[in-house]
Amino acid sequence: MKLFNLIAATALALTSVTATAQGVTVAVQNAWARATVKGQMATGAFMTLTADVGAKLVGVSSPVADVAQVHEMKMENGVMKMAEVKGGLDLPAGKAVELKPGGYHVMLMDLKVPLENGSTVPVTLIFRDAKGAEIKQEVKLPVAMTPPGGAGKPAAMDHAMHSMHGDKPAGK
Ligand SMILES: [Cu+2]
Repeated sequence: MKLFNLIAATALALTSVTATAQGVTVAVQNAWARATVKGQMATGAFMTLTADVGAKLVGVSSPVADVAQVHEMKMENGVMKMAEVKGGLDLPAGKAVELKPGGYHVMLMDLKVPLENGSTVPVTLIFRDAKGAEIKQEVKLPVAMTPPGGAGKPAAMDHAMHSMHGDKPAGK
């Protein structure tokens, strides 16, 4: 039994070394998170992701949010809806994938603290390559009221959309 445990541990260690060696590298650009107002429990984070090899964004987490998900916003029968991207967001090799208001975004929900304009928020992105190896990448997003550079939709519209979230984790 002891020997088995040793073999299992060795196998795990080898797996993680391999994952690092073959790991996907993802460039994160133009990242930012929308500042919140008092009482607001959810907000969006946006960025442009470019993976060097085909990969998926399969998860997100942040110490400031109890729940973090990759979301997609789209029109359905004339109604704007958003939902979690199931199975991960595709990042084709070398192609810039934009997460922006009105499209894909990282949703930070059940915020533990307000996101103050001008501060930064740490977010961990979890990527999986075609072979199934996962890497975690931590980024620090500037918190702002509007996209850096000025383009984008009015904040009020975004807030209205975020208020459509009715989902609450169990036990709350
Ligand atoms: Cu959302």
